[in-house]
Amino acid sequence: MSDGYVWFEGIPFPSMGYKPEVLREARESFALKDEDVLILTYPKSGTNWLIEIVCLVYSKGDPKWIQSVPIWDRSPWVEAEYGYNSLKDKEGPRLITSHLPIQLIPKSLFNSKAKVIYLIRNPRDVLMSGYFFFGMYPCFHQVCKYPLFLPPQYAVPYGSWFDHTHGWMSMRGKENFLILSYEELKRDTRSILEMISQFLGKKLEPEELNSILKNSSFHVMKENNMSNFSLLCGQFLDEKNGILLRKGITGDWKNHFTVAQAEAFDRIFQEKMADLPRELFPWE
Ligand code: PPS
Repeated sequence: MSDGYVWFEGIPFPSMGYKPEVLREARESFALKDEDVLILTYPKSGTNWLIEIVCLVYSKGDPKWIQSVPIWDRSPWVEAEYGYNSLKDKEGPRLITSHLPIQLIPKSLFNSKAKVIYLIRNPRDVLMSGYFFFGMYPCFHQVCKYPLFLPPQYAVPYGSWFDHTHGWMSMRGKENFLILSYEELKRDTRSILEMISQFLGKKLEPEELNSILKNSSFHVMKENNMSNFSLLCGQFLDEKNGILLRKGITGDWKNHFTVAQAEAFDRIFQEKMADLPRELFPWE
Protein backbone atom coordinates (compact mmCIF):
# COMPACT_ATOMS: atom_id res chain seq x y z
CA MET A 1 0.00 0.00 0.00
CA SER A 2 1.28 3.42 -0.84
CA ASP A 3 0.62 4.79 2.67
CA GLY A 4 2.37 1.84 4.33
CA TYR A 5 -0.84 0.23 5.60
CA VAL A 6 -3.23 -2.57 4.83
CA TRP A 7 -6.72 -1.14 5.34
CA PHE A 8 -9.60 -3.27 6.56
CA GLU A 9 -13.04 -1.80 7.29
CA GLY A 10 -11.57 1.66 7.74
CA ILE A 11 -8.80 0.56 10.13
CA PRO A 12 -5.11 0.70 9.09
CA PHE A 13 -2.88 -2.30 9.84
CA PRO A 14 0.85 -2.76 9.29
CA SER A 15 1.46 -3.87 5.71
CA MET A 16 3.76 -6.70 6.75
CA GLY A 17 2.05 -9.76 8.23
CA TYR A 18 -1.57 -8.58 7.88
CA LYS A 19 -4.09 -9.40 5.14
CA PRO A 20 -7.72 -8.34 4.74
CA GLU A 21 -8.77 -11.95 4.09
CA VAL A 22 -7.16 -13.12 7.35
CA LEU A 23 -8.72 -10.25 9.28
CA ARG A 24 -12.11 -11.16 7.82
CA GLU A 25 -11.74 -14.86 8.53
CA ALA A 26 -10.56 -14.15 12.08
CA ARG A 27 -13.64 -12.06 12.77
CA GLU A 28 -16.12 -14.38 11.11
CA SER A 29 -14.75 -17.86 11.84
CA PHE A 30 -12.22 -17.91 14.67
CA ALA A 31 -13.75 -19.93 17.52
CA LEU A 32 -12.86 -18.71 20.99
CA LYS A 33 -13.15 -21.43 23.62
CA ASP A 34 -14.35 -20.87 27.17
CA GLU A 35 -10.94 -21.87 28.52
CA ASP A 36 -9.01 -19.36 26.34
CA VAL A 37 -7.51 -16.16 27.73
CA LEU A 38 -7.53 -13.06 25.57
CA ILE A 39 -5.04 -10.25 26.20
CA LEU A 40 -6.43 -7.12 24.68
CA THR A 41 -4.76 -3.74 24.23
CA TYR A 42 -4.37 -0.76 21.99
CA PRO A 43 -0.77 -0.93 20.67
CA LYS A 44 2.00 0.38 22.93
CA SER A 45 -0.05 0.01 26.10
CA GLY A 46 2.13 -2.64 27.74
CA THR A 47 0.82 -5.68 25.82
CA ASN A 48 4.05 -7.65 26.00
CA TRP A 49 4.47 -6.92 29.70
CA LEU A 50 1.01 -8.36 30.33
CA ILE A 51 1.73 -11.39 28.13
CA GLU A 52 4.91 -12.03 30.12
CA ILE A 53 3.00 -11.80 33.38
CA VAL A 54 0.19 -14.10 32.23
CA CYS A 55 2.71 -16.67 30.92
CA LEU A 56 4.49 -16.59 34.27
CA VAL A 57 1.19 -16.97 36.13
CA TYR A 58 0.49 -20.08 34.03
CA SER A 59 3.98 -21.48 34.70
CA LYS A 60 3.71 -20.55 38.41
CA GLY A 61 6.75 -18.31 38.19
CA ASP A 62 8.98 -20.85 36.44
CA PRO A 63 10.83 -18.82 33.79
CA LYS A 64 11.69 -21.79 31.52
CA TRP A 65 8.79 -21.15 29.13
CA ILE A 66 9.40 -17.41 28.75
CA GLN A 67 13.10 -18.04 28.25
CA SER A 68 12.70 -20.66 25.53
CA VAL A 69 9.68 -19.69 23.39
CA PRO A 70 9.24 -16.36 21.58
CA ILE A 71 6.54 -14.20 23.08
CA TRP A 72 4.50 -14.18 19.82
CA ASP A 73 4.32 -18.00 19.95
CA ARG A 74 3.28 -18.09 23.58
CA SER A 75 0.36 -15.72 23.00
CA PRO A 76 -0.05 -15.15 19.26
CA TRP A 77 -1.79 -12.11 17.79
CA VAL A 78 -5.06 -13.47 16.37
CA GLU A 79 -5.33 -10.76 13.69
CA ALA A 80 -1.85 -11.31 12.24
CA GLU A 81 -1.49 -13.97 9.55
CA TYR A 82 1.21 -15.82 11.49
CA GLY A 83 -0.70 -15.71 14.76
CA TYR A 84 -4.01 -16.67 13.21
CA ASN A 85 -2.51 -19.73 11.54
CA SER A 86 -0.79 -20.88 14.69
CA LEU A 87 -3.90 -20.40 16.83
CA LYS A 88 -6.75 -21.69 14.73
CA ASP A 89 -6.07 -25.42 15.10
CA LYS A 90 -4.31 -25.27 18.44
CA GLU A 91 -5.62 -27.72 21.03
CA GLY A 92 -6.33 -26.94 24.66
CA PRO A 93 -6.56 -23.60 26.43
CA ARG A 94 -4.86 -20.85 24.47
CA LEU A 95 -3.33 -17.51 25.36
CA ILE A 96 -4.35 -15.11 22.62
CA THR A 97 -3.30 -11.51 22.08
CA SER A 98 -5.11 -8.85 20.10
CA HIS A 99 -4.98 -5.14 19.38
CA LEU A 100 -8.25 -5.30 17.45
CA PRO A 101 -11.03 -2.79 18.02
CA ILE A 102 -14.24 -4.38 19.28
CA GLN A 103 -15.97 -4.38 15.90
CA LEU A 104 -13.24 -6.55 14.36
CA ILE A 105 -12.70 -9.08 17.16
CA PRO A 106 -13.78 -12.68 16.46
CA LYS A 107 -17.54 -12.69 16.85
CA SER A 108 -17.38 -15.91 18.85
CA LEU A 109 -16.01 -13.92 21.81
CA PHE A 110 -19.47 -12.62 22.57
CA ASN A 111 -20.86 -16.13 23.07
CA SER A 112 -17.93 -17.52 25.00
CA LYS A 113 -16.74 -17.41 28.60
CA ALA A 114 -13.12 -16.82 27.52
CA LYS A 115 -11.43 -14.56 30.04
CA VAL A 116 -10.43 -11.17 28.69
CA ILE A 117 -7.89 -8.78 30.20
CA TYR A 118 -8.02 -5.31 28.69
CA LEU A 119 -5.00 -3.18 29.53
CA ILE A 120 -5.18 0.56 28.96
CA ARG A 121 -2.48 3.23 29.20
CA ASN A 122 -2.41 7.00 29.21
CA PRO A 123 -2.83 7.78 25.51
CA ARG A 124 -0.17 10.48 25.79
CA ASP A 125 2.38 7.81 26.73
CA VAL A 126 0.95 5.44 24.11
CA LEU A 127 1.54 8.19 21.60
CA MET A 128 5.17 8.71 22.60
CA SER A 129 5.88 4.99 22.78
CA GLY A 130 4.37 4.53 19.31
CA TYR A 131 6.19 7.56 17.96
CA PHE A 132 9.54 6.07 18.84
CA PHE A 133 8.68 2.46 18.06
CA PHE A 134 6.86 2.87 14.76
CA GLY A 135 9.37 5.50 13.71
CA MET A 136 11.89 2.66 13.76
CA TYR A 137 9.61 0.35 11.85
CA PRO A 138 10.69 0.85 8.23
CA CYS A 139 7.21 0.66 6.68
CA PHE A 140 5.93 3.40 8.99
CA HIS A 141 8.60 5.98 8.30
CA GLN A 142 6.49 8.18 6.08
CA VAL A 143 3.34 8.00 8.14
CA CYS A 144 4.64 8.23 11.66
CA LYS A 145 4.39 11.84 12.59
CA TYR A 146 2.81 12.10 15.96
CA PRO A 147 0.16 14.76 15.29
CA LEU A 148 -1.49 12.02 13.21
CA PHE A 149 -2.79 10.52 16.43
CA LEU A 150 -4.99 13.55 16.82
CA PRO A 151 -8.12 14.28 14.78
CA PRO A 152 -9.00 14.60 11.99
CA GLN A 153 -6.56 11.96 10.78
CA TYR A 154 -6.37 8.61 12.53
CA ALA A 155 -3.83 6.99 10.27
CA VAL A 156 -2.04 5.19 13.06
CA PRO A 157 -1.92 1.42 13.32
CA TYR A 158 -5.24 0.06 14.61
CA GLY A 159 -6.99 3.41 14.30
CA SER A 160 -8.06 5.85 16.97
CA TRP A 161 -7.21 5.23 20.63
CA PHE A 162 -10.43 7.01 21.56
CA ASP A 163 -12.61 4.71 19.45
CA HIS A 164 -10.73 1.60 20.57
CA THR A 165 -11.13 2.51 24.23
CA HIS A 166 -14.78 3.47 23.88
CA GLY A 167 -15.54 0.23 22.11
CA TRP A 168 -13.94 -2.04 24.69
CA MET A 169 -15.10 -0.06 27.71
CA SER A 170 -18.63 -1.04 26.74
CA MET A 171 -17.72 -4.52 28.05
CA ARG A 172 -16.90 -3.27 31.55
CA GLY A 173 -18.81 -4.94 34.32
CA LYS A 174 -18.94 -8.31 32.52
CA GLU A 175 -17.77 -11.17 34.69
CA ASN A 176 -15.17 -12.43 32.21
CA PHE A 177 -13.73 -8.97 31.46
CA LEU A 178 -10.96 -7.45 33.60
CA ILE A 179 -9.83 -3.89 32.93
CA LEU A 180 -6.35 -2.90 34.10
CA SER A 181 -4.12 0.06 33.48
CA TYR A 182 -0.41 0.27 32.82
CA GLU A 183 -0.26 3.00 35.46
CA GLU A 184 -1.71 0.80 38.23
CA LEU A 185 0.46 -2.08 37.12
CA LYS A 186 3.53 0.17 37.49
CA ARG A 187 2.39 1.68 40.77
CA ASP A 188 1.51 -1.54 42.57
CA THR A 189 2.69 -4.46 40.49
CA ARG A 190 2.28 -7.04 43.25
CA SER A 191 -1.38 -6.23 43.97
CA ILE A 192 -2.30 -6.16 40.29
CA LEU A 193 -0.48 -9.43 39.78
CA GLU A 194 -2.53 -10.97 42.57
CA MET A 195 -5.66 -9.60 40.92
CA ILE A 196 -4.63 -11.17 37.60
CA SER A 197 -3.91 -14.59 39.11
CA GLN A 198 -7.21 -14.53 40.98
CA PHE A 199 -9.09 -13.58 37.82
CA LEU A 200 -7.40 -16.46 35.99
CA GLY A 201 -8.21 -18.84 38.82
CA LYS A 202 -4.54 -19.58 39.57
CA LYS A 203 -3.44 -19.74 43.16
CA LEU A 204 0.14 -18.66 43.71
CA GLU A 205 2.52 -19.24 46.59
CA PRO A 206 4.48 -16.17 47.79
CA GLU A 207 7.73 -17.41 46.22
CA GLU A 208 5.94 -17.99 42.90
CA LEU A 209 4.64 -14.45 43.04
CA ASN A 210 8.15 -13.16 43.78
CA SER A 211 9.50 -15.02 40.77
CA ILE A 212 6.81 -13.54 38.52
CA LEU A 213 7.62 -10.05 39.79
CA LYS A 214 11.30 -10.53 39.12
CA ASN A 215 11.02 -12.22 35.73
CA SER A 216 8.47 -9.78 34.32
CA SER A 217 10.34 -6.70 35.50
CA PHE A 218 11.44 -4.21 32.89
CA HIS A 219 15.14 -4.98 33.27
CA VAL A 220 14.81 -8.76 33.16
CA MET A 221 12.41 -8.61 30.20
CA LYS A 222 14.72 -6.26 28.36
CA GLU A 223 17.46 -8.91 28.56
CA ASN A 224 15.17 -11.79 27.55
CA ASN A 225 15.68 -12.36 23.82
CA MET A 226 12.43 -14.35 23.69
CA SER A 227 10.49 -11.28 24.82
CA ASN A 228 12.36 -8.16 23.76
CA PHE A 229 11.73 -8.47 19.96
CA SER A 230 15.48 -8.68 19.27
CA LEU A 231 14.75 -11.83 17.21
CA LEU A 232 12.81 -9.62 14.78
CA CYS A 233 15.66 -7.21 14.14
CA GLY A 234 16.56 -7.11 10.48
CA GLN A 235 13.20 -8.68 9.55
CA PHE A 236 10.30 -6.49 10.65
CA LEU A 237 12.30 -4.02 12.67
CA ASP A 238 15.25 -1.75 11.97
CA GLU A 239 18.74 -3.20 12.10
CA LYS A 240 19.52 -0.85 14.97
CA ASN A 241 17.15 -2.52 17.41
CA GLY A 242 13.44 -1.63 17.14
CA ILE A 243 13.35 -1.14 20.86
CA LEU A 244 10.24 -2.62 22.42
CA LEU A 245 11.41 -2.05 25.98
CA ARG A 246 12.34 1.59 25.59
CA LYS A 247 11.81 3.35 28.95
CA GLY A 248 8.96 1.52 30.64
CA ILE A 249 7.81 4.50 32.69
CA THR A 250 4.66 6.54 33.15
CA GLY A 251 4.48 10.19 32.20
CA ASP A 252 7.27 10.25 29.62
CA TRP A 253 4.96 12.39 27.47
CA LYS A 254 5.83 15.32 29.76
CA ASN A 255 9.37 15.21 28.38
CA HIS A 256 8.10 15.59 24.81
CA PHE A 257 4.81 17.48 24.57
CA THR A 258 4.91 21.25 24.27
CA VAL A 259 2.48 23.16 26.49
CA ALA A 260 0.31 23.80 23.42
CA GLN A 261 0.27 20.11 22.48
CA ALA A 262 -0.59 19.12 26.05
CA GLU A 263 -3.47 21.61 26.12
CA ALA A 264 -4.73 20.48 22.74
CA PHE A 265 -4.59 16.86 23.86
CA ASP A 266 -6.49 17.67 27.08
CA ARG A 267 -9.22 19.35 25.08
CA ILE A 268 -9.55 16.40 22.72
CA PHE A 269 -9.50 13.89 25.56
CA GLN A 270 -12.25 15.74 27.41
CA GLU A 271 -14.34 16.06 24.31
CA LYS A 272 -13.95 12.44 23.21
CA MET A 273 -14.18 10.73 26.59
CA ALA A 274 -16.72 12.99 28.33
CA ASP A 275 -19.31 10.20 28.46
CA LEU A 276 -17.08 7.83 30.45
CA PRO A 277 -16.35 8.14 34.20
CA ARG A 278 -13.00 9.83 34.83
CA GLU A 279 -12.05 7.09 37.38
CA LEU A 280 -11.65 4.65 34.51
CA PHE A 281 -8.50 6.50 33.53
CA PRO A 282 -6.11 6.44 36.52
CA TRP A 283 -3.42 8.81 35.29
CA GLU A 284 -2.68 12.51 35.69
S1 PPS B 1 3.30 -3.37 21.08
O1 PPS B 1 4.36 -3.21 20.06
O2 PPS B 1 2.11 -2.59 20.71
O3 PPS B 1 2.95 -4.77 21.32
O4 PPS B 1 3.92 -2.71 22.38
P1 PPS B 1 3.43 -2.92 23.89
O5 PPS B 1 4.04 -4.15 24.43
O6 PPS B 1 1.96 -2.79 23.95
O7 PPS B 1 3.99 -1.64 24.64
C1 PPS B 1 5.36 -1.34 24.70
C2 PPS B 1 5.55 -0.45 25.91
O8 PPS B 1 5.46 -1.26 27.10
C3 PPS B 1 6.63 -1.08 27.88
N1 PPS B 1 6.98 -2.31 28.61
C4 PPS B 1 7.16 -2.36 29.94
N2 PPS B 1 7.01 -1.42 30.89
C5 PPS B 1 7.30 -1.79 32.16
N3 PPS B 1 7.70 -3.03 32.51
C6 PPS B 1 7.84 -4.01 31.59
N4 PPS B 1 8.24 -5.22 31.95
C7 PPS B 1 7.57 -3.68 30.24
N5 PPS B 1 7.61 -4.38 29.07
C8 PPS B 1 7.25 -3.52 28.10
C9 PPS B 1 7.68 -0.75 26.86
O9 PPS B 1 8.83 -0.19 27.46
C10 PPS B 1 6.93 0.21 25.94
O10 PPS B 1 6.75 1.49 26.53
P2 PPS B 1 7.77 2.73 26.31
O11 PPS B 1 7.06 3.90 26.90
O12 PPS B 1 7.98 2.86 24.84
O13 PPS B 1 9.02 2.37 27.06
